[in-house]
Parts: sequence; structure tokens; C-alpha cells
Amino acid sequence: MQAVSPAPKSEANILTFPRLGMLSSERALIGAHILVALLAISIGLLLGPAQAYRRAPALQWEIPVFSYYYQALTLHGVLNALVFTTFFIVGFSYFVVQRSLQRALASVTVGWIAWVLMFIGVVLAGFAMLTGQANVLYTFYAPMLAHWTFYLGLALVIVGSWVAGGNIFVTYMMWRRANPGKAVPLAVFATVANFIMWISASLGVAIEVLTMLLPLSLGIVQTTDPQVSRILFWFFGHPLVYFWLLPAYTSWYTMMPIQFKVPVFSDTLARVAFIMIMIISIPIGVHHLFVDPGVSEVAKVMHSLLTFVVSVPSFLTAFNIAATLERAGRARGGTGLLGWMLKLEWGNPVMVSQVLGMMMFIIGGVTGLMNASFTLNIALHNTTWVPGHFHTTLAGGVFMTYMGILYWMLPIMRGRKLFSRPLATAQAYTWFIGMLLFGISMGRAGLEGAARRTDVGSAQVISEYWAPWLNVTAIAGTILLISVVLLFIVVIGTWFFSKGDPEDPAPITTVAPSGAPLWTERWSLWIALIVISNVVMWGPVLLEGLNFVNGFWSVGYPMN
Ligand code: HAS
Repeated sequence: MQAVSPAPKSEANILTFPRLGMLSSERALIGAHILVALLAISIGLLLGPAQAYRRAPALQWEIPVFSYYYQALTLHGVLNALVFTTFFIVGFSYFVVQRSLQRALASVTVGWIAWVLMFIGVVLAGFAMLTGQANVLYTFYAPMLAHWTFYLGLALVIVGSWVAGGNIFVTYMMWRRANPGKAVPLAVFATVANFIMWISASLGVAIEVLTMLLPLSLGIVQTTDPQVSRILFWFFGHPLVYFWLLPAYTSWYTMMPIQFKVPVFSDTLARVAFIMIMIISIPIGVHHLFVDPGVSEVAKVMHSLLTFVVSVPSFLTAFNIAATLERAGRARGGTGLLGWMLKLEWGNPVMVSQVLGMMMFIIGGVTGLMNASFTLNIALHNTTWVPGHFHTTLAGGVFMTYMGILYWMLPIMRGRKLFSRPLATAQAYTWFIGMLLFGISMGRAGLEGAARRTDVGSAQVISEYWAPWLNVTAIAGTILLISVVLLFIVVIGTWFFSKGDPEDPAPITTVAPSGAPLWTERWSLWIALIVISNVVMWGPVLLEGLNFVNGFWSVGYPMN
């Protein structure tokens, strides 16, 4: 744990948590992000088991509040995968940058402007979804159409996140100017890389929303081109998953080692992994379009190959983190080939949540590599295999790590003890068991051809091969429901009721290790590589989609 430097003199009088070394205005800003994130999952998570019950042939239970399967599925996806993640990541990133650089954010006011934009966006999109006017799922590309408030709302969330990213860049640049010749701490390095990637990638969906979906939903244009809409969406859609993943990697690389009191195995290798993900995550999104007729085979093969390359930084991470955990286990007296694993604090919710999340992420990663295979994808695409994959990556590795972070961050933000360590630990284990069962059963049903994004619960005929596995997903959903209840007992208890001082300090380092390479901070070079690689990899795909010969974006399906 680093010593906290005193606040600037002019601001010292408004410090509420001197131990935290943060202005009360900054603390409120970060807290507001975490609050919205938690409110989003308080609805979004509950709709998960509801989906599982609906799909299970033994139950076929319909959610009384929502009239239609797709309405609940859209709310589940948007609230969990878009709203929760974006608010949590922005709040966590502010925390990381402020604490790690030991300086105030460039502008708290700008931070609030970003929050307000994002919040108005959530209200608008929420209105459309709750009133059943946006049953278009979290991937929302054409030709399905939602009320204009849905698109405007999501556009505002994205614009707000850009403003937040700008705030983070300026804070970093101010630190850079004051610290020439010093490498920035790894956590901030990762955060800057994440926002460069995020802003580059989300340009695709912003163009899609502003030039296609909003005009269509407002009746300004009457037709659209679903192929171009899908191309622009998936330009954004794959790097989106790394936007979720990098904060989890940030915690694994920079916070868990401090919590385990060992140095990370290799800081430099971690920087290389972040750079690789930042650059390679965008020009591979055609792996979501393998079955689309409007994309050439050449592009599909090129994107498939590069998708395998983007897994390299995750393999680097696996080796780097496993070596760090081994250090921790051996430092605690663990011996033998695997004996060190037993020493990894299996009763500490902060650790358990993250280490179990890593273990589930191995399954998620391997299934991702199977998806990336051009030939296997034909069999797996649009089956429940794909939700099996992303529930072990996003709802597994990423979400569990976020909960691990929440279990130290919420207590120090609230200035209270974690409500109940045993309940928090039980939450992590039940989530792991439930999500593992869910991932396996969805994956297995998918191998039998069970369709995703289909209201199979209401279908008259369900294949006898899918049925047992879909019933197992309902059991998994029940275990996850128990875990969600535990999560909210811990969160509400910590927010309002618990007593005593926080037990875990903020695991933030304020210095890079000596020898941390400065060349990794050549951001203009990395941005140039992002631009070049995308012109090469997406340019031809977009030109083909735009179909200059036959028309320009207006050729396509009449919408009414
Ligand atoms: Fe994916 C579809 C390929 C990673 C999320 N993915 C999706 C969708 C989502 C998603 C949401 O190629 C569905 C989108 C939709 O609705 O249609 N994905 C990949 C590949 C990777 C990958 C190659 N995905 C992710 C991550 C996600 C995510 C991360 C969320 C966070 N994905 C695909 C493809 C599709 C797809 C196709 C389209 C499918 C279709 O047809 O529709 C790779 O990045 C994965 C690399 C990861 C690894 C694992 C490394 C393991 C680590 C843990 C180490 C553990 C340790 C613990 C150290 C190779 C780092 C040790 C513990 C001890 C105790 C010792």
C-alpha cells in the first residue's frame, strides 16, 4: 500500500476521506457511477434467471411484468452488458487514474457533464425498452427497429463515455508533463489504452446510429441497409468486449499482486498485452459476420486469422498472472507442483471472486477460439453455444472480477466495513457454480442446434436433444438467483448498514517499477497503427457493403 500524498492546500478543506486521498467531489462522482451501475444490474441480473425459466421446456414460465420474451431479453442485455459495464468502467477508471497518479482529475465538472449525458441516455433508452418499443436486443442493428429514444439514449451514453475518456486523457497528459522521463503506473497505462480503443471502436456504432438508425426511427428515411448496419455495429461490437475485459485485466495485473503482496511477474509483458489488445481488437469483427452473404470470403479469412492473434495477449496474461499467483502461493508456504494453489486465500471474497473468474475465463477463452474458426463457426453461430461463450467470459471472468473489485472499493468509498465477508464469499462461489453450469448447459444445447435469440419456450416442438440441457439452465438460473440475492444483501448492507472501518485498503500503486519501458507510451504510433489496420481490414468490407455500383445505403429492405 502506497502512502497517500496530501491534497493540494486549496482543496484540503473539502477532503472528507483524507485516508482515501480524494476530494469529496471526486468521491461523489465515482460513487454516482457505481450507483447507476448497481441499479442497472438490480433489474438486469434478475431478468437472467427469468430467461432461463422461459427457455426451459419443463417450465416455460413467462415473466408477468413483460409481455414478450424479446423485451425482457433486450432489457437483460442492455442493462447488464451496456449500462452496468459502461458506468462501472468509467467510475472505476476515474478511481484508478486519480489514486494512481495521486492528483485530482482534470475536471470534476466535466466528469459530471459526462455522467449527466450518460444518465439521460439511460433514461431515454430505458423508457423505450420498458414501454416495449425497443425489443431489438443489445446488438440493435437493422432491420429490427426501435423507438428513436432508444437510439438517442444509447448515443448519449457513448458520447458521455467519450467525454469521460477525454477527462482521463487530459489528467494523464497533465501528469505526463509534470513527470518527464518516468513511466506511468501500469493501471493508468491500461486505462488510457482502454479508452483509446473504446473511442476508436465506438465511432462505428455512433455513425450507424446517427446516419442510419435514428433517421429511420424518426421516419426521415424509409429504407435501410441491414448489411451496412451490421458492418458498422460489429466494427464496434467486438472491441466492446475488450472494453469490458481490460479493467478486469487491470485488476489482475496491478491490484491482485498488491493484495497478495507480491510483484507482478512482468510489468513490461503486461504493457505489451494491453498495446496488442488496443490495436488488434478492432480489425477482427468480421468474425461476427461469417455467415453474412454480403461479406467476401477473403475478408472473413483475414479477420478469422487476426482473431487468433488477438488471443495472444490473453495467453500472455494467462502466463503472467499464473506466474504471479504462483509467487503468491509459494510466498505463503505452498509447495509442490500445484500445492501453492491451496494457499490463495480461498476464504477472501476479493480474491475468490477474481481467481474463480480467471478460471472460468479459461473456458470462455477456449470457446472464443472455437467461434473464431471459420469452419466451426458455421455450426455454432446463432445457437445457444454463443451465449454459453459470453456468459463464461463476460458474466464469468469479467463480472466476477468487477465484484471482486467492488468488495474492496465499496467499503472504502463508503468508509465502512464490507457488510459480511462470509456472504460475499458465498456469493462468489454460488456465482461460479451457477455460471459454470449455465455455460456448460447452454453450450451443450447449442451443439445440438438449440437456437439462440428465439423464444423456444413458446415453440410447440423442442428437440428432445435440447430439452434436458435447457432444463439444466433453469437449475443454473436458480443458483445464480441465490447469488444475486447474496450480492444485493452485501451491497445494500455495505452501503447503508455496516459498521467499522474498511478492512481492505485500496490496492493502488503510484509508481511504475524501475525499468518500466517508456517506449510503450508512444500513443500517436499506436493510434496510427489502429487507423492503418482498420483501413486495411475494414475498408474493403465497408466498400463492399456500401455497394457503390447499385446504390448508397438506401438500397435495402423497406421498413414498412
Ligand atoms: Fe467472444 C461472440 C471470439 C473473448 C464476449 N463474444 C461473443 C459475444 C460476446 C462475446 C458477448 O470468433 C456474442 C455477441 C453476440 O451477441 O452476437 N471471443 C472470441 C475470442 C476471444 C473472445 C477469440 N468474447 C471474449 C471476451 C468477451 C467476449 C473476453 C467478453 C468479455 N466471440 C468470438 C467470436 C464470436 C464471439 C468468433 C462470434 C460468435 C458467433 O458466431 O456469433 C478471445 O479474446 C479469448 C482469448 C482468451 C483466452 C483465455 C486466456 C485465459 C486467461 C485466464 C488465465 C487464468 C489464470 C487463473 C491465470 C485465450 C487470461 C489461474 C488460476 C489458478 C488458481 C492457477
